[in-house]
Amino acid sequence: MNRKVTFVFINICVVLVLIGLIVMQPASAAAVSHEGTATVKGIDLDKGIVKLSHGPITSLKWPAMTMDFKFKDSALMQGIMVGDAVTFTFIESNGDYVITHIRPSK
Ligand SMILES: [Cu+2]
Repeated sequence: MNRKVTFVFINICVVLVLIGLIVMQPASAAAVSHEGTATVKGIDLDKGIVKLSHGPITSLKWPAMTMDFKFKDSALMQGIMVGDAVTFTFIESNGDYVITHIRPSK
């Protein structure tokens, strides 16, 4: 490679690394997950939203409340029905609260 080609190549590499860092930032910020217990108040499989009446979430200093959570894969909600008592785990992702695990409480 001549010098000019090498220079351009290195610049492209630097730009790709910078883009990679920017893209990865939300993922690392969202890595903290929170756990709670709740009663299922509603499930919207089409919109990917579940309404939970949850107990206090100590890791976020949240009091008990009823609110919507998102889920990305409707397979998560298999076997979960309105009225169920559940234990669930969620992350904060771009201002949304997204469920990562949910299962009926024993
Ligand atoms: Cu809440």
